[in-house]
Amino acid sequence: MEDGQANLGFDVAWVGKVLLERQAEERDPVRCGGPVGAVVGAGHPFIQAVHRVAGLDAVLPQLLDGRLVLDDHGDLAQRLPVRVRDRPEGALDQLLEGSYASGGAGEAAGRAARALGHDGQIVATPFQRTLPPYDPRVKVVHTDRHRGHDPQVETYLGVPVPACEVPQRAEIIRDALAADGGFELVDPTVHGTDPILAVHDPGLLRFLEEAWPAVERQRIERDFLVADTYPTRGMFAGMSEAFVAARPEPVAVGGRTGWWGLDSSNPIRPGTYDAARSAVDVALTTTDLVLAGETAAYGLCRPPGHHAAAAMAGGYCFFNNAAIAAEAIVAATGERVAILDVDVHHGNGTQQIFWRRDDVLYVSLHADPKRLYPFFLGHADEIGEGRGHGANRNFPMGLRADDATYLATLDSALERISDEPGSILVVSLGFDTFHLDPIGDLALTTDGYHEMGRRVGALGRRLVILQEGGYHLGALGENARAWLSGAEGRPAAGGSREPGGGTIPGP
Ligand code: SP5
Ligand code: ZN
Repeated sequence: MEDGQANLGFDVAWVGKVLLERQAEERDPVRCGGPVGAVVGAGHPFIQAVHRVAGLDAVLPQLLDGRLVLDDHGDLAQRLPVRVRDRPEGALDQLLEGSYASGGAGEAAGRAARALGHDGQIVATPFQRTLPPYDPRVKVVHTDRHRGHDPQVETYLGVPVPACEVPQRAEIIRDALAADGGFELVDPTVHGTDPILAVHDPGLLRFLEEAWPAVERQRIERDFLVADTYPTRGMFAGMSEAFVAARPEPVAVGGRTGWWGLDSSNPIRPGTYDAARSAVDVALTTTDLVLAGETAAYGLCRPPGHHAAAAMAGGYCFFNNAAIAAEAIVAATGERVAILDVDVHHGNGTQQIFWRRDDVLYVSLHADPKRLYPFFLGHADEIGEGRGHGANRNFPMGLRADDATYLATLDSALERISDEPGSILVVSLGFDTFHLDPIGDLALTTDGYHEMGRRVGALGRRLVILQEGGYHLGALGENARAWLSGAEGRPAAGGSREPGGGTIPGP
């Protein structure tokens, strides 16, 4: 936050930090977004952030009047960037305590304002200094580096078929969001391998880096690399876990591909490693934006990530972008993080990575694995083990589940998430739940995606939204636009918004 944005002497970023600390100490739920908002005035980014949340438009006139009505939405304060600034201790405390005590938030704000030397009249207080223009556009992190992963075909039950997970997917989504006008495309920054190694086995990283050079060295005349032999569990039946763990990685690249892979529908191409690294950079840049105070940001990750486990690629995934992002958020904030996975496939990789951890909650809605990939995990009784017991929730869905059925289940998933402390939600966003998707078997519509986004946004957590699957190219762009505009609280159709053209009056 820039200097001068807190015209009554304190920085709302600090208020946000206090709120988070109080919540961590499990004190009373804090409901004081209102007084803070009124004191800082309508031009403040805090108020503008409030405005962006679904359903709060009605609040604005009352804020402008100096009447305070955000008491029920104190959690919005969590969306503030958490950075420590100058603290006029007494005044802020008065403000916070006052709002607890009286429930009369306006009164509390009045006392706080007077303590700060304001005349006590709670009115919208435009800033004296010039603020940077407020840009309401949600940032979309994107790079062309994904194009290096360019499979033409994949094998399906041993037979070559046209590949599903193709570069066009990301291009279609990028073009739709660019055409909308309500999004700002930004490049990822390079993050290196440390955040990858925080969740993945170094052997997986090494294999993916070495795989294509090994194909060339071993003169395997193929357009893509795919395994035919896997270390499946029956092979090791009766042997101790320690003994199995001590089996050495093969040397031949075909053997290594099976060793580090789940399935034979996951072709590796010459540019796959660099593309997978770029998807991680996209996820981490999206995370950085939200940690720096964005209410929500969207990472157009490609290839996707949620099938990749600590020591395994598979299901069009190589590194687990969402797990890497969640781990980075835990490291940066010390908060708990929830992951909501709405891809049609169960995110077995994300589940595996956090299986024994209670600091990352994994909640997934997906087609029942009895019918659909990844087949062997994703059942409702998988709830985590050890410390992670209860921090994993699966909601397998019936065949051809429609918008209404899906959204009802989503509400249960969101309820579980809101029971968990934490201010940031990672969304593994797939559009292969679409009724026309070539490999999914649920039946969602574009309107359903708008409503899904709206409900997820209405949780009031900051959102790190990362792209996973979705293979119906004709609707991919519209579906992404619908979901993201729903999450922003924008109307379903034709809700294009010019930069700076929001209904919030400027400072
Ligand atoms: C991220 C994600 O959505 N991964 C899905 C992986 C699904 N793998 C199994 C695909 C089998 C379907 N094969 C038919 C392909 C025709 N293009
Ligand atoms: Zn999927």
